[in-house]
Amino acid sequence: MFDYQSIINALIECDQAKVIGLVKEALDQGEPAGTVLNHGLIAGMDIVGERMENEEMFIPEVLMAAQTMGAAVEILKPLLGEDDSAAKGKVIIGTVKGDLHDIGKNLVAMMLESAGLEVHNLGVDIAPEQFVAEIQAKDADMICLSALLTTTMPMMKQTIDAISEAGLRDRVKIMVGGAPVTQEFADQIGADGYAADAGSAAKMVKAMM
Ligand code: B1M
Repeated sequence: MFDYQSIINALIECDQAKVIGLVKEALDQGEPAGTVLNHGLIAGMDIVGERMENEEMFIPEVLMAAQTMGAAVEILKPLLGEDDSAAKGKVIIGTVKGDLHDIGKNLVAMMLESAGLEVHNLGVDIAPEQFVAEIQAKDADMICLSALLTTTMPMMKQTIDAISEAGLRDRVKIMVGGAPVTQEFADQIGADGYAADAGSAAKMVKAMM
């Protein structure tokens, strides 16, 4: 069993070269990419989050940790979500207005691409009207909304409402996700689906298509 604590420690120290070296070492030892992601990188970011909450780490350090994680995910990318049952369909994904978190959303986008879907990743801080315009422009089958802040969760409802007001609700399926989001919340705001992580998001989108 690989010592995942070493990746966690290096991520907290924002030591990119070390994290990348350790991720490669874990893969060389035969560890699955998904395990390296979950037990190393995501576990490390959870501790970064706790330290941020306790004011032991501050925004610039958290950003450096996020960049370090992004660089390490690039190595795992080709190995994650290898899937032979390609799905078809157009998906638009973005982080809702007011929210700048994108690591988890990008992981979801990556898994959807690996599942064979045409993915349009709009980025972060996406206003409801932008989602509406993109559904029309891309003739999308599905919208994926990500939020990491409790304060931006209501923006998911506002986005769904804007889609309904534009007369597009019957044309697209809507999936929501992100750390504070729950199935209960998804039901309350009238989303069609919720997924807790990138792996289950890809499975759910394929099932809904
Ligand atoms: Co932010 N931040 N942050 N932050 N940040 C959290 C979310 C927080 C929990 C930290 C904490 O206090 N413990 C807290 C939110 C508290 C709350 O709302 N209850 C918080 C806060 C408060 C803030 C600021 C307000 C801080 C401030 O300025 N005072 C500020 C807000 C800025 C804004 O958005 N307007 C802020 C800023 C930032 C940074 C910019 C510094 C940076 C983001 C960099 C970036 O994303 N490029 C950052 C980071 C890195 C975090 C933590 C530490 C890590 C987030 C992350 O990337 N996790 C985070 C604490 C934490 O989550 N442990 C925190 C790893 C990622 C793989 O997981 O994103 O959960 P996650 O994605 C998962 C699932 O959620 C799911 O799949 C992913 C992979 O399996 N998923 C979906 C995500 N989207 C999905 C969509 C789906 C389905 C599944 O379907 C559509």
